[in-house]
Amino acid sequence: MSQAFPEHFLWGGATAANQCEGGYNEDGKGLSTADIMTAGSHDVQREITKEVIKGRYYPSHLAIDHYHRFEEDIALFAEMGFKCYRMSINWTRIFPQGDEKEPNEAGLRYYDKVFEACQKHGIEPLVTLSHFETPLGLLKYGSWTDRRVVDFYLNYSEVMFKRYKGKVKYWITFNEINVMSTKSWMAGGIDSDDEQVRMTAAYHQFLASAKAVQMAHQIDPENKVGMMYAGHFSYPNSCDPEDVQANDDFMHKMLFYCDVQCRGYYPAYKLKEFEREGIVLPTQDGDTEELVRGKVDFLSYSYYLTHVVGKETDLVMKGLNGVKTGYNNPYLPTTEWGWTINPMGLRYSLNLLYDRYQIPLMIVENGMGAVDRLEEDGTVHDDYRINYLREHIQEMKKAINVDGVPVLGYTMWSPVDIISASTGEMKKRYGLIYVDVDDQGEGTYKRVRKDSFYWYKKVILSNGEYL
Ligand code: BGP
Repeated sequence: MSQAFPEHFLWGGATAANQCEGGYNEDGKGLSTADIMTAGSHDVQREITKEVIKGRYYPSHLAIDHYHRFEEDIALFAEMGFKCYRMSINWTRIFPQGDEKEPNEAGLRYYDKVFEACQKHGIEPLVTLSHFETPLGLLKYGSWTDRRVVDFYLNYSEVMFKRYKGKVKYWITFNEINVMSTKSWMAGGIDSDDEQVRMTAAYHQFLASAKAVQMAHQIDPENKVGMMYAGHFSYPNSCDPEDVQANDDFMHKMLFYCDVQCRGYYPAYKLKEFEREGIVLPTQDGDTEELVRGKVDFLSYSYYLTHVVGKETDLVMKGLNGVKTGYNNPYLPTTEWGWTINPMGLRYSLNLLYDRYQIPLMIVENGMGAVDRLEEDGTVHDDYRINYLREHIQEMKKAINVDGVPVLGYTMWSPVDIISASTGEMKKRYGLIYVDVDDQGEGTYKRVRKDSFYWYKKVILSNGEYL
């Protein structure tokens, strides 16, 4: 039995516009939900500000200046042998307020150049249409609580599918769509814990995704469109049936987002919950058929950690950066931010999702945030990151070769040091490439290849034989 990865396995890495580009207001770009959050810190969640905080460093102002350095960065990705580069188009570069009829040509031209750079290096772009970058201008409608935002999103999607036809054929509609249930501001500019509000917003995102899938197929039959799930997988705190039920309830709170987009309808357990809670979905004629017709072509997800959930754990996902969620897992080490390191959980998650949906899967985020050290001689010895990635790739290999799970590719998080979404730090470094910039945006912005850069290059070159 071959122990290799499939021949055209999409090895690569992932970024998000708001966490790497900077240029938060350049060339006509409007403000997005990611642009008005506070900087956060090691154990302080980024929060929502009601205005842009001038002069105070926070991610979207500076990030790592990918907006001006994307050619250098993509050339470095190519040096590692990338087959695929997952990135997001910042909606507010294309439609600054979100509701314009005509797109911002300067924003289109920027991404023209990004995809030209990818094409030059033979790298397949995988494009997330909305990665926590909802235009602030849509807040006047109530953001995703208002059905008109579905049409604004579809107008944006149509421009993207047509402009980049032939350059991009792998798309993701929303990043971590289930984050609507944990951090609704990031997921869609919803500043409310009210479940009716959140489920209304989620409904409109499901509808928008389903319509975008169909539109993408009509514009280019080559297009493959996926959903993206924040991989919240958890184990029961004990074999006590109450702990097992509590864990099952948590998993269903998250997996229902995949149920709707992979099966094309709301699961019975969710509709029963809505009945009990008095939640009413804003359904209109034809929506049910749209959800069925707009099922996704693949399920992509992020995998970083696993949780433990039990009857006493009110796992409300207060935030993952160092804030413990649920019980500790005494069998697992953690990162400096308290995230469990559980490679075997990756194999478990691949099997769980494939068993449930029977469609191709893709890991589009997997990585380890750590405080890296730039040595005097310009090297960065991140063997902890190599070990983390190696062990996760080994488990992915088992899922493919032992369990028969079809995995399209693996875009690790992140090829280059990038702003942390939850804490806004640069200190929480994920990259295979070090960027000389600190939490205040000070530094030379020089790129430095870490030990993991050279290691991952060998992994890709050997198609996963070398680990
Ligand atoms: C995921 C996001 C990514 C990235 C990642 C790492 O939820 O999709 O954008 O941020 O988390 O988490 P963090 O950046 O908070 O360390």
